Amino acid sequence: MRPCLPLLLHFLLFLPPGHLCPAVCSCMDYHTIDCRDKGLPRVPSPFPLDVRKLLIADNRIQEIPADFFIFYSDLVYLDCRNNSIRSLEDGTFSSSGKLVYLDLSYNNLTQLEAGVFKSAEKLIKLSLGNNNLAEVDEAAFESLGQLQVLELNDNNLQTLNVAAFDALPNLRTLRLEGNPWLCDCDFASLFTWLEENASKLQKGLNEIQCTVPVEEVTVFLSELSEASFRDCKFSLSLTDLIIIIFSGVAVSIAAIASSFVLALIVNCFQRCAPSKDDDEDEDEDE
Ligand SMILES: *[C@@H]1O[C@H](CO)[C@@H](O)[C@H](O)[C@H]1NC(C)=O
Ligand SMILES: *[C@@H]1O[C@H](CO)[C@@H](O)[C@H](O)[C@H]1NC(C)=O
Ligand SMILES: CC(=O)N[C@H]1CO[C@H](CO)[C@@H](O)[C@@H]1O
Repeated sequence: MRPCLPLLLHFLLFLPPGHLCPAVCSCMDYHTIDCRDKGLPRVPSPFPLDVRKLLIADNRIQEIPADFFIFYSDLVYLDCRNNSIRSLEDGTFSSSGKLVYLDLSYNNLTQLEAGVFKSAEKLIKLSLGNNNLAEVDEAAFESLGQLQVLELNDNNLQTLNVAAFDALPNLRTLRLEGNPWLCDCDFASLFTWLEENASKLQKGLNEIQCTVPVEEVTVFLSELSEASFRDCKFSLSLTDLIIIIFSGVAVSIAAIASSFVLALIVNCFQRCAPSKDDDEDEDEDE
């Protein structure tokens, strides 16, 4: 039995390339694995732990396991395009520090939570086009300081907090077309940002359309101007109104209370603190 151990060790240490290649995939070399269009219902495994480029597009995969990047933390390129991924588990990308390219387009994502890509600090291209995204948290792109290309086209977005782009100082290309944008007052700050950063859009403001709420007409952003949102500066939200009314009431109560106190003090001076005049008056009265 003894001679077996070195042999086993030798076998484990010098695995032939592709030894851990999942049966349905083709492993061109140690670092590139291609499992595209194989009808896979989940991410196949195991892969060689040092896989760099993983192609799992055109399958029926419903999730990226939450611990996926803990095993495959050397991944640089991950193509999950055209699957059935509905959500991204919190912390999935927590050890994805080498990831540069991530394609999640043509999936079924509906929302992006705060910090969902946190730790993917090297990401340069993030494709989220052709999902069902209706909600993107303003901190969704937190820590993506290197990101140059962001695709959010062909989703279900009516609104987006422009603060979400604050985390992206290196952004060069942004795709927002193909969403049912609503050009109400919430849209005003996004519109201003897009006007100033129109060079980041492939076809400028011509490619994005939005619906004017009351009139129910759809227009191209290029047909709008700052003046289109002029009324928004004067319209107040319900919260604003409540704050104003409440502070008005508070001021009145404070005014009434302070005049009451003042009246009491004055009264006190006149009555409680007997002055000589008062005594004299009283004496005279008696
Ligand atoms: C998605 O993948 C399927 C095969 O799984 C393919 O038939 C279809 O054309 C692909 N769709 C897109 C948009 O790439
Ligand atoms: C994913 O979304 C597509 C359309 O966007 C839909 O046809 C399909 O049924 C959805 N699949 C799942 C698994 O939700
Ligand atoms: C990423 C980027 O360059 N954004 C610019 C868009 O326009 C605003 C002005 O509203 C700049 O502050 C941003 O730097």
